[in-house]
Amino acid sequence: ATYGIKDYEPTYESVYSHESPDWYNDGKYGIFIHWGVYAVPGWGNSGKNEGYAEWYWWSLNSGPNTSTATYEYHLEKYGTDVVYDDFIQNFTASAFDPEEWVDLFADAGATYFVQVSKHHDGYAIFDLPENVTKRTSVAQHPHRNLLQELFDASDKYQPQLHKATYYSLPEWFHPDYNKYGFASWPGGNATNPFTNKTLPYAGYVPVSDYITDVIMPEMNTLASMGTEIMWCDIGGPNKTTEFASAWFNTLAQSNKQAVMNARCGLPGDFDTPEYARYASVQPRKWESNLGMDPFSYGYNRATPLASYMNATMIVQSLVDVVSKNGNFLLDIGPMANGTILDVEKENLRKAGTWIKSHAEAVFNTTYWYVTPQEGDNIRFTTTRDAFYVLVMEKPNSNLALQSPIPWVPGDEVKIVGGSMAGKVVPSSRGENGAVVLEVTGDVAAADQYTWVF
Ligand code: FUL
Repeated sequence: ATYGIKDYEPTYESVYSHESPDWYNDGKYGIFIHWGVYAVPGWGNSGKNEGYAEWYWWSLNSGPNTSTATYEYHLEKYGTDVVYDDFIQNFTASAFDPEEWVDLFADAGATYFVQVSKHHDGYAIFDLPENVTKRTSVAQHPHRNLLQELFDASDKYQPQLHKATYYSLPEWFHPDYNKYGFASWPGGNATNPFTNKTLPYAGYVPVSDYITDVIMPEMNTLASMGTEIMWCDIGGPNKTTEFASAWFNTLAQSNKQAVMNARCGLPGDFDTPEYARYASVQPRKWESNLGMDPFSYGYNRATPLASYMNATMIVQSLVDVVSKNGNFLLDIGPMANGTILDVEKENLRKAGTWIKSHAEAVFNTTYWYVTPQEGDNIRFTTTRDAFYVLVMEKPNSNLALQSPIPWVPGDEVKIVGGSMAGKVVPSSRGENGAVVLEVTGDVAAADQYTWVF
């Protein structure tokens, strides 16, 4: 028996009975990291199709049929003899400083991070048994267990900073995947798109069944490393009830509650809109994920630095999502040597300063049951002790709140965070029953990005 409330069993009913735990509901803000071999070319056709730089290999190989920009780019920059797996030797991680990374996540105010452990290119950044695959950062260049290094560095922030992994169930070109005939993810052999020749798949170890012999041991390894979110991708053919139940039980042994997204081939605990947000309060837990790069999760050298998300966008996205029962998973794309772009670091830290000084209105809150009637710039959150009004535009005059909010005469309204934190703002019942907050000029000057009462 394990510590948990129950032992999960490998059945749909048992796994489906799981719900997202409090730490995840309350944690609100995570950092997503797409870092793998795709960071070596680090290129996507920014702003148009093929924007996702982590899809480089796929875009490259679609070239002969659809004349992709990636195909043309590769031809011009590398020629016809350089193939994707040649990039593995340039995935150096030479400047990778896991301590600096986790310090950044903590400074950003995040409560969890989700590191891509294996993307669709099949290159895993953690150690795996040799009968599973040698397509890893341990067996191949740079011969390091990068995920373990990052997890180890995060220990100093335990238990506040939860550690988690993204994992792509399928691989585009794993030779033993395509036999499932999964229509939306057909698989196939790696080929050189310029010569059409079949290529070796670096580190490939033949297995008799991809699900049993690859997905299962890989997922079990991630569970044994203490990963707290099963952030699966693509779903498809699977034995998810087996690895998910085992995962919940494994984590429970160290008093931890794991959470599972909706891309593991089962409904999971939360939905994952991609580069998108819901417009209204959702009863089911969800998590918006997107890159600070406006079109790519992985590092994309084609993206102008000026188009990355700034601190205002980060704070306002977080506020918006949290007010609708969501979490915000914000992605960075480090370079192949492990460097995180300055534009990402600076804006994460600026936003982090705001997030920390307004933490009570964000973390451990719950959404208010109505979507605000006041328009796009007002959001609500609530706790047992307080009700929060978050204003995403400098308030230059009195605020009249028409939505049903829990204010009665005598209730005190104060500024949360910023340079005037704690100052009382006079409030009264105004015309048409609106709750009016008397905002003077100095209140507007008291903060930035979002004003909280
Ligand atoms: C998608 C992937 O195809 C993208 O590359 C990215 O990883 C995103 C979070 O999930 O399904």
